[in-house]
Amino acid sequence: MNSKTAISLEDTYGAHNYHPLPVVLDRGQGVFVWDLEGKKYFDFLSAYSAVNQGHCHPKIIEALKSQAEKLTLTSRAFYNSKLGVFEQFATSYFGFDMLLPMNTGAEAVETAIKLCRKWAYQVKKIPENKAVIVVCENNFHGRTITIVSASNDPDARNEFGPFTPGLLSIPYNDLPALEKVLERQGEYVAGFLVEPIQGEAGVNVPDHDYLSKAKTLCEKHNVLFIADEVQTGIGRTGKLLATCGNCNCTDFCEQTPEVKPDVLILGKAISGGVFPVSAVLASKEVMQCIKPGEHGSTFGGNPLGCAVAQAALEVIRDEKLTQNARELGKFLRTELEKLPKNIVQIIRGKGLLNAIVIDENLPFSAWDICVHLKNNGLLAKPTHGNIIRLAPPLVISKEELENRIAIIKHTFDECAQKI
Ligand code: IF1
Repeated sequence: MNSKTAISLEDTYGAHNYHPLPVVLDRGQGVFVWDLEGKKYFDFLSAYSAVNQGHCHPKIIEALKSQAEKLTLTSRAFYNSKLGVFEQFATSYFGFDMLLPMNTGAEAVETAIKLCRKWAYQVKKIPENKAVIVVCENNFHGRTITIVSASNDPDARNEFGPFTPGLLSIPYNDLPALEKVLERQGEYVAGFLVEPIQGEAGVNVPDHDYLSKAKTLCEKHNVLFIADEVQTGIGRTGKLLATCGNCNCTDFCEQTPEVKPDVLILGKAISGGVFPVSAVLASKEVMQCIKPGEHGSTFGGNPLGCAVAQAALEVIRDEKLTQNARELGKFLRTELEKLPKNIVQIIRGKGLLNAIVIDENLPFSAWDICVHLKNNGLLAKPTHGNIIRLAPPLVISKEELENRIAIIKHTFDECAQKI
């Protein structure tokens, strides 16, 4: 099998719902991946922040193997010996009372929306079917019908209607907009669903006090603050959680005031990209609004996923990956600032979730630069035409990062010569 054959098989037999970079990955270890021809690349996407612990981390793979040989799936019709242990571990790790396990990020977002609506009717006493959930423009929360109902991205939404009602969109990083909607119709608002940093929107970092002030507004109007940390969570932004409030994270949380969400949504790196695991965490008061039979999933809470996720979270803690992301993130941004100014408009990000915004009026696109980077042995993916996201696995060392920065600089210099 060679790359050409693999690509043509996907082209012929697979739905065309993606436009991948033309590289076929066959193997991965830590920060590296190899294509079918044996060429080695440095992964600067980390499966959209799912492999924060690096590819095929030995401790996570060991947990996967040993649990796979013992018990994989029971359904929730029965108890299993791993779920409770994992729930106790993860609630203490993140500082919440209770956890609801699911599989994908989108499922966890759906779960949070359902939980929030239940809470709205049972606790806040919003009249039946009147609950509103406030979301932010340019959000990305997943691909289900309800979630795309909350999106304003034409590609995500068009021709997928009719949409789910009860979602109201306001501009991101706009406290007056949030205040206005809460003042006007706060009695009907059940929750405010927000990404601490908007990933898909191009690593859009809000003002340093946006989240804490939004939380205060939510408290004033008895509205649940729901943080979608599917992408920003688990060390990625240099904190265990980008909202990092009372999360038992021993790291010093600089600048940004701590915010403790009422509902926390996690996915991706909670399992180190080894197995689909996602989770919703909340207080007892909120979580107990859902009762037996009202929500669930065949695979959610399976012992294999629980064993993998527990190992993945232990790796983050034991290898101090949060701290590494914070320190190397600062270094990376300082170095990226030195890229040619006639190509790069803005560098932004936090920890190891970063983006380079490319001038849109160049003879080449962010896609072309990414193909060039790929040829030079570094994998990154463009978003929104002119943004390149840079998010290496958090296990990256300073030396490896320095080497990769050299590749990035070299590639950009080559591109600059074409202008
Ligand atoms: C794809 C983006 C990243 C997410 C947040 C929920 C989900 C995601 C904040 C849903 C998923 C993905 C999915 C992936 C591309 C990727 C992405 F570009 F679309 F925005 F990471 F930046 N909340 N993000 O970012 O999680 O159901 O996929 O497990 O191919 O669609 P999921």
